[in-house]
Amino acid sequence: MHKSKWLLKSIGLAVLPLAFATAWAEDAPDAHKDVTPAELKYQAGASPLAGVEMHQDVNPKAPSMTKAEFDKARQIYFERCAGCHGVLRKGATGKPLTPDITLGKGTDYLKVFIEYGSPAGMPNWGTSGELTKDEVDLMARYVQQTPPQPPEFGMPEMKATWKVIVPPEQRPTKKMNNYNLNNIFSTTLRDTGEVMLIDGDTKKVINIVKTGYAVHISRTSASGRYLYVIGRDAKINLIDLWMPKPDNVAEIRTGLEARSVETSKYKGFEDKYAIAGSYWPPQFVIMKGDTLEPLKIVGTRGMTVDTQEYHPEPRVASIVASHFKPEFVVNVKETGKILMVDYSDINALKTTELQAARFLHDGGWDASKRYFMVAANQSNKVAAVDAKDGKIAGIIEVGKIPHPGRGANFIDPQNGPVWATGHLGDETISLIGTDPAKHKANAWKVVRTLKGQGGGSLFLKTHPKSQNLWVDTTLNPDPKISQSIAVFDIKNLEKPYDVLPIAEWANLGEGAKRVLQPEYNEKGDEVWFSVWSAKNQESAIVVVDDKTRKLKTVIKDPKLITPTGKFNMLNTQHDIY
Ligand code: DHE
Repeated sequence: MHKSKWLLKSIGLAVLPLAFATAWAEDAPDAHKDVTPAELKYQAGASPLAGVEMHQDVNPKAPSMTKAEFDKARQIYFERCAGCHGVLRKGATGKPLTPDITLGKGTDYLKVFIEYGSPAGMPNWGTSGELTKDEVDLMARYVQQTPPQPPEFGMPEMKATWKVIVPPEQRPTKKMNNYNLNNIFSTTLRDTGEVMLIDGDTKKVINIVKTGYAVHISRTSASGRYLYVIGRDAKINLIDLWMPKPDNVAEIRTGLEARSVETSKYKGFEDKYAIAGSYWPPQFVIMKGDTLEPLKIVGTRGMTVDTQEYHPEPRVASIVASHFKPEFVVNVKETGKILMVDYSDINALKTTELQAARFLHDGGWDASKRYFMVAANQSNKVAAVDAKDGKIAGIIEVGKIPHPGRGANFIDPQNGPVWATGHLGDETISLIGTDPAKHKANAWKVVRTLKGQGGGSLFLKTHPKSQNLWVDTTLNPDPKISQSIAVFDIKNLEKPYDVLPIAEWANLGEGAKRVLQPEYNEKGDEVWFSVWSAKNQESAIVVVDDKTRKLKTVIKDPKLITPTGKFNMLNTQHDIY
């Protein structure tokens, strides 16, 4: 008899609920991989796929479900579970939940697991009150059904959503406003699906532009004229910064769920192409840079780097444009492959496939912009890609769940040029040597480990003109830590860090007031921090003087709702961080 069924019979359901959860956690292939509360908070966002109609496949072995029950459970799954367990329930941060596993467990066992959670990180959806008893029962039956597959999204679907609002020939031929474009900050208003364009010189709002759902990142074109914004629903907005009031000139949806957008930066190809990667379907698309006309779609389904098994949904994570060649560096999360996509001839696309490590996520260039440093987060590794020679320069073991954003480049007084990442899973900051020419012995090694305030770090930042390294701890469970920032002195890394009470400086009322994503202004003498509260609470942006580390100003506005990422046009255009 299966271990779990035996347990159920012998001790009875209500006696030791945690024992069942633990039993399953131990049965699972990667049983000892604990998920931190910070990571759970990070992954558990709602997926736009919750609203997408999907086919219900009837498996006679699974408990029966009406169409209405199935649809309700599917919606709950995509709102709460898919971030960790994957669209097709193949598992990622969470365990796989495919019928070959779940049918063997049975409804009663699964109900306990969902009700009480597990020590390995599964939340206690029932006892926390997030799901009712009926919903727990519904979900226990749902995860035994054949996972429904969301629809594909190819050229006809993309073309149907593509709109050129102002055609290129009707756009300005020169800049028609007096804004200092280099110092505009495109600020994500996460929960309103908008970006707020803030004038970094005057701190005044230029425009609020409607974008996709739970908008994620903004990227500047090579010339600095265009801004590309992508929402979690894979909607891309193209904003022309030359207009009297910068606004949308084109939009498209490139899939059903996405996170990354980038634009061609190599000499001769400036502003020519845009590229977006999607989570669903697993693919990327190359578009015309000034209209977003979709030109070429490439699927990313395939084999994983290590065990070389087929993965049906390898999501596209970060994408960057090479400065050395007409290439995009496309990071495929679940397969762990880095695709160097040569866009010099779209009709004869050449791709070099590099083997990195699974769960590629975010990253940035080193100071020379030759090496792209990308976190393979669940693998606790950073891969260094040599964009000049088209190969992996090194794969470096770092702390637990690296999360650099774009990372931070500076000179370590003892070890030479380094690129740094913080971690979601521990308090360390890993400094990796990035100069194989002059500091060969240090290259692609962790040359120093700093200790920060705690785990739950998402972003860290410095600037070539600064001596400060700013490290956030946004998802740390202790509000004192999540609401403040640590700042290290780059010239003296042994010196203890200072803690600045950023949220306190914002002087807001009730709210989570999580502090995140340091971002420099054009001159590199101010650092901006988001103070992120819920949609119905006040948030703010706090601007700190980089030299004195003192509060400079607080930006507040009733429309500044859930600010998260902020992207300075110049620094994003030239990859300065
Ligand atoms: Fe992000 C970058 C994916 C949750 C704020 N985020 C990225 C990138 C990826 C990604 C792949 C790199 C894009 C690139 O460079 O091309 N993020 C994901 C997720 O899958 C995840 C874990 C869960 C989800 O449901 O989306 C997730 N991200 C978050 C948040 O909860 C954050 C903190 C708040 C928010 O706005 O939703 C968040 N992610 C950001 C920001 C960046 C980012 C601000 C860009 C940082 C930069 O400086 O470039």
